[in-house]
Amino acid sequence: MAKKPYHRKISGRREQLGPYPMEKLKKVKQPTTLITDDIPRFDEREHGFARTIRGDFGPHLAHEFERFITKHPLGAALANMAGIMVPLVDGEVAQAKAPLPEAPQVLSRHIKQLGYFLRADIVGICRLPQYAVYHHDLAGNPVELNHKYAILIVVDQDFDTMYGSTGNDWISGSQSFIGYSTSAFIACIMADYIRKLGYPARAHHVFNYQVLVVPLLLLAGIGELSRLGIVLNPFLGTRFKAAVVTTDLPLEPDSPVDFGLQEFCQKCLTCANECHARALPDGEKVMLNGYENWRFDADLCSKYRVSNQGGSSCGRCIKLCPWNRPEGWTLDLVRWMSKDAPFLDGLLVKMDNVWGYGKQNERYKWWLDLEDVDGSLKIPKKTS
Ligand code: B12
Ligand code: SF4
Ligand code: SF4
Repeated sequence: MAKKPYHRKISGRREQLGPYPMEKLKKVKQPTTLITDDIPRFDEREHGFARTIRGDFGPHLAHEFERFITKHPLGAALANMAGIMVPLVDGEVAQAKAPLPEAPQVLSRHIKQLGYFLRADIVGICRLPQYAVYHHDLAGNPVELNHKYAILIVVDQDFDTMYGSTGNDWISGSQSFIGYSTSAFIACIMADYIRKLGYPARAHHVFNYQVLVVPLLLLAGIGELSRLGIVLNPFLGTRFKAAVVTTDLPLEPDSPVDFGLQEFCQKCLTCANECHARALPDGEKVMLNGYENWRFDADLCSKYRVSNQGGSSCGRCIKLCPWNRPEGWTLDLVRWMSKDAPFLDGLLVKMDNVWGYGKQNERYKWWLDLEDVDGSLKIPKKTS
């Protein structure tokens, strides 16, 4: 059986706040990904989903998008809940400021503990750079957001479920949306609480973003940028979604981390080899838009996820990654080798195939394969 995460200890003196010992990671001044001062702000209407809805990939894919989120009943129910939380992202700020401790590190600790109380898996804090703020939102409104800090709320998509899945079957959309809805719930409560303390705060979650989440995860020390172009955490892999609270509450930011991922991803090509859409690069990092990145093909990924006929979405790259492992000795070994014996990274990837966590384990499959076809639920045809 998969092991559960580290237990939290009940000692006020303990450094570790959440289920994972994030405090033990090596902190660095700059992220392990090169970031210049010259990053243009992005228009939310130009990302892969927005372009699919607009019809840039043709009418068939625009139509497929209409049922993409709701074609499995559990995904639909989870997305419904995220939708209900859209009006809760912002609100009135209390007129008087609460008598708070002055030290930003005390407030940061308090906010993180609040996040863990609300069931976050990891909470991190960074300053909010303007390049991470969209310049227009999906509706075409210009975005102005000058909050000083961003609080990152990370929620696991669940290892056991991933273990029972192929990564692109009928639970895939629900795996995304358990992360989206739960992190949205935590972010909305946290933002409301901060406003009640007398400071502005806004939640950003799946159906209502003003920010790009990936650079914030990187700056807040949640993980390093991976070959996928998204952030990988050494305890969760890339198997998570994150919501954000931006605020002016005076906080102490976290530092970026370094656990050797850049070298590891350079040697490991598992995700690139296993992506059915061939969307992931197998080459070197390049500089683009002012930062270094393995450039993946967002159009191919968007098209595949939206139109996948054998499942409700896709997260196969997350599932197959050697960092998507249960807590225990295999993951300890991945972490140790990446940090202390990087020359063995290639061997580790080969061993990982032998351990077989990347394969589907049917014993862990608990969900029903169902597809909404024209308003009624049917058992979908098996595809390979
Ligand atoms: C639209 C979208 C997609 C679309 C299209 C992406 C695109 N590039 O157009 C598609 C369908 C491809 C997609 C797929 C997935 N996504 Co997505 N996606 C988003 C979303 C909603 C918007 C991102 C965006 O605007 N991209 C458009 C432009 C900016 O893309 P880009 O120039 O290629 O930049 C990308 C990266 O380079 C990086 N980035 C952007 N600016 C900067 C600046 C710096 C300095 C750095 C270092 C990085 C960085 O972020 C961008 C991510 O798309 C974000 C949520 C959010 N608001 O950030 C989630 C998000 C990025 N997705 C996420 C995830 C997990 C996935 C999937 C794994 C799906 C799944 N099953 O969970 C796959 C992974 C595919 C992959 N290799 O990235 C997570 C990533 C969390 C993490 N671990 O870092 C996010 C943050 C959602 C969330 N709230 O947690 N996604
Ligand atoms: S989500 Fe699926 S299609 Fe997109 S990059 Fe990952 S494996 Fe490829
Ligand atoms: S599968 Fe390998 S290359 Fe891809 S993100 Fe994971 S460690 Fe990096």
